[in-house]
Amino acid sequence: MVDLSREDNRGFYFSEGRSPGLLSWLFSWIFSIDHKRIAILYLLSALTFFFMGVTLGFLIRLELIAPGATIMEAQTYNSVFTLHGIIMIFLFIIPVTTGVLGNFFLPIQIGAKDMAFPRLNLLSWWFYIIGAFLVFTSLFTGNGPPDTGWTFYVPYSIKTGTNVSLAVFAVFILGLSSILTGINFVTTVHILRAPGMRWHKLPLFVWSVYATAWILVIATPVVGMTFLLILAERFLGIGVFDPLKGGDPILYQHLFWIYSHPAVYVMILPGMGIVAEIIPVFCRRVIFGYRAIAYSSLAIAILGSMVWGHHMFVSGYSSNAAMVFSLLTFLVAIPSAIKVFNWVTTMYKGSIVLETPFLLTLAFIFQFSIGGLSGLMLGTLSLNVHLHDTAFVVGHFHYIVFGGGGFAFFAGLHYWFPKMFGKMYNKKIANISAAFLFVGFNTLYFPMFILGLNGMPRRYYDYLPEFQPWQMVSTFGSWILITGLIIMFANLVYSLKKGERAPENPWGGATLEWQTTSPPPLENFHTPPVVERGPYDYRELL
Ligand code: HEM
Ligand SMILES: [Cu+2]
Repeated sequence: MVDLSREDNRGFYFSEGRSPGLLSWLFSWIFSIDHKRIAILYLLSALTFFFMGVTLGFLIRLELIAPGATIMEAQTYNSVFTLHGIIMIFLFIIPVTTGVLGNFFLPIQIGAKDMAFPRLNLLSWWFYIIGAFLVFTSLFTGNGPPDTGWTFYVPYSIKTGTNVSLAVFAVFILGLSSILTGINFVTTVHILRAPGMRWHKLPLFVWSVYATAWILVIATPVVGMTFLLILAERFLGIGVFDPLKGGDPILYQHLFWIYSHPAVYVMILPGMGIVAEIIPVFCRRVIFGYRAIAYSSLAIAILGSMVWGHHMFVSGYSSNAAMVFSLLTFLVAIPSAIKVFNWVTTMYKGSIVLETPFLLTLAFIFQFSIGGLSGLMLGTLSLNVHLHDTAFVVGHFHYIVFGGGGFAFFAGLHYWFPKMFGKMYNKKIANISAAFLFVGFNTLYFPMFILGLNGMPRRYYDYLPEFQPWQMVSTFGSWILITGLIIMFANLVYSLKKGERAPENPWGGATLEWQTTSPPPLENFHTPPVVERGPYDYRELL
């Protein structure tokens, strides 16, 4: 049973006193419709997949340490980077932030007892797990793991004998999970806000998850249909994409990127919301430009859905179309820059407290800015012809999705960890791990910009000797980064058991989650909150 006493709610994780038996304890988790428990399920599963993906990334980097074959054959390499991409994109970065931090904190931040559709929420997690299970099944069945890259480009994906059908079906199921999650978040924000929680009092994390949820609802069905068409093509031989049958491979690219570019914002927008929570708290200042940040999330979601064509500049469509897509791509930089400027302005003259969440936020801003600026380079038509499908692109998207989305998630995890688990981690070790992550990340990925500018193609197993120095630096960086990851998660796991008891409001935050126990009780609040202050109004707290 959940302990509702004000002081302590550790019974949220392990029922104390009685021992209900392992099986019923397990069932009380995997069939729970409490949004906080579902968030913890997402956390466990997404981190498991993340570490699998990291292992594959480590292997790719090891292979690329020197030209020629080093640790695997070319065909294995193709499957390894395909799987790395599928896992990192569909099983980790897309679901992780909304699934874990969105699920846990969005209802609490708006003063709700749960999500609008708690059972649908559980179903989303189950679809996610079934999809993941099918991804892994595709490795060991059929003619071996898919080797198409995570984009499943035709015509290769309809011709290759590897197990593409199952993998594509798996991602289809993962898409269902995304759609249900999106519907749930949108509805929750609309109908479950506490009395007094007007739209302009919503914490910025809620705004960003709200914008993300719309993308999930609107864009995911497109990729779902596209993957069904691939299956139809593979099993029934109809000619939607196959040029031999009158189909059009370029059509596939349009359909794929109409989803997958907006999906990039699913990976980064919630992260932007997290840092907008962290910065005011650790600078002790009201966030600068609240409305500009809130509306820029919506602007990014809308504009970001219109730029898919920048993945196809060299596919041979008309140069007028290319110019429009290039222009729109530049326009996305405006709301993104609005956010960055407002974050930095909030820091200006703030009384900055250098805790781990804030350090990771600084790393986020630095890396996201490099990712964004390199994105503008890629959006420039003339440069794109040179940089397309080179290591530069790999550098760019890792800076955005990992250096941005991933680091923001780590920042959010450290920010909200005391609230989620009622435990404090060792701050010193957490800072050390943040330093390793920052140095490792930049050593790993910055060389990819240089390699790409010099002509190193992406997804290649072998390369000319002239590329080796930077490839070695990059591989060395991956070791530093992975060391940082191990230290970071070891610290968090250790503190689950041995950490000090966390206070209700360790950082002095003003949003609603800091006004309840750590971890919060069933239905989140002992007395239903009525909102009178803004989310960054510290007047009474300081
Ligand atoms: C320790 C962490 C990581 C390492 C060492 C790593 C390394 C690599 C390398 C070397 C490549 C292949 C580049 C190429 O030849 O084209 C790659 C591809 C890729 N990575 Fe990572 N990566 C890591 C983390 C991540 C994360 C966190 C994400 C997403 C959130 C991600 C997403 C991708 C994607 C989508 C691809 C493209 C795969 C493809 O071309 O099909 N990676 N990564
Ligand atoms: Cu894009």
